Amino acid sequence: MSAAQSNGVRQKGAIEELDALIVGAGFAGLYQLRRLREKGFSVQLFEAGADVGGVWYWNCYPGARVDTHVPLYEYSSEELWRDWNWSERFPSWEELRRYFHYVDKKLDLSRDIRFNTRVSAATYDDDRKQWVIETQDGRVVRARFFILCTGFAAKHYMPDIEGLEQFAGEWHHTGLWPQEGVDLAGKRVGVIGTGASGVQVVQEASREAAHLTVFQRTPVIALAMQQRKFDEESQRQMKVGYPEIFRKRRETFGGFEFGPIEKSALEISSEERHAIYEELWAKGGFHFWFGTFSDVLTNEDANRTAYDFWRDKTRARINDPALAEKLAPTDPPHPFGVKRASLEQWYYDAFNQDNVSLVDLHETPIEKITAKGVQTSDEEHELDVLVMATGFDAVTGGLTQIDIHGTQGATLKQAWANGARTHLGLASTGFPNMLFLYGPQSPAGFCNGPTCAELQGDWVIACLEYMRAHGLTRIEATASAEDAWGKHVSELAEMTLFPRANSWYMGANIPGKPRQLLNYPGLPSYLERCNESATKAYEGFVLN
Ligand code: N01
Repeated sequence: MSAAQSNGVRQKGAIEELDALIVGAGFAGLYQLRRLREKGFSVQLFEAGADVGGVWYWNCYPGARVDTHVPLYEYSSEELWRDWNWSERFPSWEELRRYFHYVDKKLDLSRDIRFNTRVSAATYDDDRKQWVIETQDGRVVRARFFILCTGFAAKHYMPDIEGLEQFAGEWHHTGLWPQEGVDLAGKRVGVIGTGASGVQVVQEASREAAHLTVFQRTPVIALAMQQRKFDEESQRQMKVGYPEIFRKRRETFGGFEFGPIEKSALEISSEERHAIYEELWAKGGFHFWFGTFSDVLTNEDANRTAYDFWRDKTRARINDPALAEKLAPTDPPHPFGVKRASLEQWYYDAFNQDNVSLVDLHETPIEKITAKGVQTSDEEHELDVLVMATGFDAVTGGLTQIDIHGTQGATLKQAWANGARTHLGLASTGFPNMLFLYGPQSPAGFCNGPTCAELQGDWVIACLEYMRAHGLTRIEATASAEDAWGKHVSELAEMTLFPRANSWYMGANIPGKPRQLLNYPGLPSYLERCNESATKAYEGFVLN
């Protein structure tokens, strides 16, 4: 593309033509929009929601807040953090939305975003080396590059439970929560699911509902959040350290400013180990997960020491021993930390309240939903509001729900029917000029979102600039690179305990979804491989 061509939106007939069409106005999409615009590409962003924020637009259920501490969960550019102050260490969805509005205004992003515009289909036109992209409301655009920033949680998961349509009360999935909110005060509330969303909604509902019934299948291993309030002065002092924190986040496993302790949990005395676990616990957040001994996520015996510490801490807060056994069992339901850790503040304490009860679905499974509530094998639980905190068809679902037709006859959904196949977690054979951020086989769910949005994002921008500078108009991952990448990710998975749980990390939360580790474990080695490909003229891709 020439400089003249790449400056501004072009019209050809009635169809708009762009250098790049971005899907999704979360961290990754907004970063792409900003940077590509700065580089002189003609670019637009389509967003299904009515506002910026990505997951923070859709997941506005009571108690939703980020579980990554300030300042990691924001853009690293000083222009954006200098005048922005957070009020809490783990901000709420409301504050995150205010942050997104701040960024939007500061960078004037919305002028190139079409809201309420869901991309429904895309077909590659190999003659013109363009994607023809269609939206649900009938728009069509052509774009050289199709950049999918749909995040890991764009497709919510509703289990197939009989009778939901008969329920006379209100029901909502946490990932599609009504923007106007739902009043839980004085109501009989049921929550199905005890992942991160379930934990957060349970905490809030326990304080408002007349009665709260929590339907638990697998007990969550929730860690202490250690929330704190900030004032302007504490934020001012913290900002002195921001540049160093943002530098470090590119160097650690999960894109945080800390990594694991480089020793085994088993090489020290139990007293020393306990003291270290106490320290990590007091720091709160993900320190007990990603800042722990280096073998906790790879060695079963080391892992068990972490589980036992967590179990004892947790049980000490639950008054009824039978309930304590259900919420924090003597033996782990799966290794610690191989399902994504959740953070809690008063989740376990809530179960000591008279208005909160737990239903163990292993003992009494759900049979159906009735007009009055949830019928388990022993009882009909009457409810006014039912919350489905049942998670997402994570990582791949947001991509495969778009009807994407590449060059080999198959849709993306068909091409990935036996498991996602990618090179560097960024592109897939048969789908030229389509790049996805936070996608399968990239660090995605293991990595702090904004870290990944910037680092993967920079790779994509550099690649498009390289192509423009060399007069290239088509990039496609090779099948052999894709095979090698899939093998590499599988080998890494086998070195960890992640395959040992039925988690969304493994695609195992969705019936029939192929089992594979969907996230690349280890940001630094991932970046090394991406950079290696770039420095070798994009090895693993064919460019022409
Ligand atoms: O979803 P999940 P989530 N009958 O898949 C249960 C991020 N997030 O929305 O474990 C009964 O973790 C299921 O049970 P089981 C974060 O990355 C972040 O909570 O499969 N129960 C599980 O308990 C997180 O990991 C924040 O046995 C059923 C629950 O539903 C990711 O989003 C906040 C069921 C689903 O848990 C997803 O979290 C929220 C059935 N048929 C989310 N089917 C932050 O704080 C499923 N379940 C930033």
